[in-house]
Amino acid sequence: MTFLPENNIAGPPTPEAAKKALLAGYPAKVARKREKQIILNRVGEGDLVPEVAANTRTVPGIITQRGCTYAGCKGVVVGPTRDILQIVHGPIGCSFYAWLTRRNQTRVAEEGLGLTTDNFMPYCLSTDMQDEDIVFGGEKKLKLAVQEAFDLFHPKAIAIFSTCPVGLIGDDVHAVSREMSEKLGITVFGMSCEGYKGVSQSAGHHIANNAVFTHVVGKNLLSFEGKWKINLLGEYNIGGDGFEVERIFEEVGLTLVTTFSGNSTFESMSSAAYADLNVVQCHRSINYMAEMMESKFGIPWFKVNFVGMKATAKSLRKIAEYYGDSELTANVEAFIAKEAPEVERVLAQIKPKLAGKTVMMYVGGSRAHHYQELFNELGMKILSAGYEFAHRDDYEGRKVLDSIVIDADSRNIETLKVEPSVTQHNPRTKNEELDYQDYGGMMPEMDENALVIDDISHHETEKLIELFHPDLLCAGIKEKYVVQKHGIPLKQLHNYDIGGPYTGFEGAKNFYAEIDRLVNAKVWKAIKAPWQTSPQLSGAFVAK
Ligand code: CFM
Repeated sequence: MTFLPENNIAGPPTPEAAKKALLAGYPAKVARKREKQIILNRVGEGDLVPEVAANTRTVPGIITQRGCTYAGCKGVVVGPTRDILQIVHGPIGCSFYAWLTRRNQTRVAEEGLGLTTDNFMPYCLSTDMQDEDIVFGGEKKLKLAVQEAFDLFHPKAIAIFSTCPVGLIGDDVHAVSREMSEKLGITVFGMSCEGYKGVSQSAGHHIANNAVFTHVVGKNLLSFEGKWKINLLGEYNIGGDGFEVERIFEEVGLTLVTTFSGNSTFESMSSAAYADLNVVQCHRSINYMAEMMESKFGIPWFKVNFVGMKATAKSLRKIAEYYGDSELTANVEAFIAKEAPEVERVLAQIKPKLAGKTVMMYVGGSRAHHYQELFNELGMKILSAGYEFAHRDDYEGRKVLDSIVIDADSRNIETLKVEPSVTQHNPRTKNEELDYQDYGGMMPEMDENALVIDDISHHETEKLIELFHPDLLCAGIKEKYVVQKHGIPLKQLHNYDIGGPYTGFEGAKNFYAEIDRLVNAKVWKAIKAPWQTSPQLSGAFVAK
């Protein structure tokens, strides 16, 4: 346990010294592994940055912030689709864990638009496996569950998610899916996304991408008319983020075919091939889908970022350039001219209160990068940032893809071989002046010597607080209360606490105000450990 002075009187350590201090508590073998995951950022020529060991197993015993493969598959990628009825094959705890905790929002379409009004997201369906199912097999129970769910809800599609015991006992969710699909005459598909399947939730993203691509995309259940048809990939509508992007798309006249997968439906996703462009918000969770759709349908893709005022404007302009239509360009420019001044006005009020403050961010596989935009706008200094489960390309850029070593864990996750579709492949005319698939990653945009930390441990988080005493930490619920007990505000960048949206122009204003509220609240100075105010308790505290 650390016992902090109010300010770090000695001043913050050098990044080299900080790295040494983070590693000091580990056994030699663990320190050697962590050493490759804690990097001092250096940006060389061609945006070359040092290599980060990423997407590797967490050392057992270390308290990681990662989630499991099932979480990445059900909770992250497929979960936000409102009318694919989702059944978890496993013990009830796995279902409960994934039940509405991520704040991914949806809208129920109005009747009369030809869209479904079904919304199964508030439900929690599980086979509730018991000991005897583990011993004698759970396939029978799963079939009954699918039938029961169908009788109750009459969905157009059902997805089945495997949890750890399913893989261990060998239940064949794919055979059950095929059988029930034939029997019920609807789409039923299973996913072998057992929690242990990969080193983190990242494996689950890939499994979900493969399944949705195979069983949903290309069925073309809806037809889409309209100008500038586009898909938004890797936007999960946490705290209404997707709603804000939808609003902007509508204002500038883009026709959104589907989002993968915030506020989406089975039918909208099935019709994704109608779009002429895929834009990718979260590269980590959905780059597979973008690649596969390009191969099969000829739809180009590029990375965008709708977090941050400048990033939003830049992304909109790039989209307009792609379509090369002066009407769209004029719409985009008019929209920016209409909304940006108000964002600037709010920023000008708040920035003086936050400029120069320090922040650290350890989030998932994309937000630790995206949110740097907003902090840069506020003039805050990012001392350190890292992902929990991203791969080297999210840190160093896609240019390193070919040099990533495929280990046994990544080989465990199938990469689909995708050929151009005989009937649906239609290579779109590209504006060749744009960069496609050029994602440059997080590190080239960070300060020299900033500490980049992959799969941060609980121990390291506490050590960093002791060394740097930052003004703000951004992470998730697992860290939140521990960090706040140190007298440092923590903003959850996964579910946004109770806030959001933080995308687009509306979101930027929300975020500036929220960070001001958190960082400048006086309450943090009032937090004292019990033994600081009651010295008699210190007898029970043994400092190492
Ligand atoms: Fe993509 Fe996400 Fe993220 Fe992610 Fe996630 Fe998330 Fe995240 Mo939590 S899909 S990688 S697996 S942006 S749930 S909406 S916030 S860890 S940084």
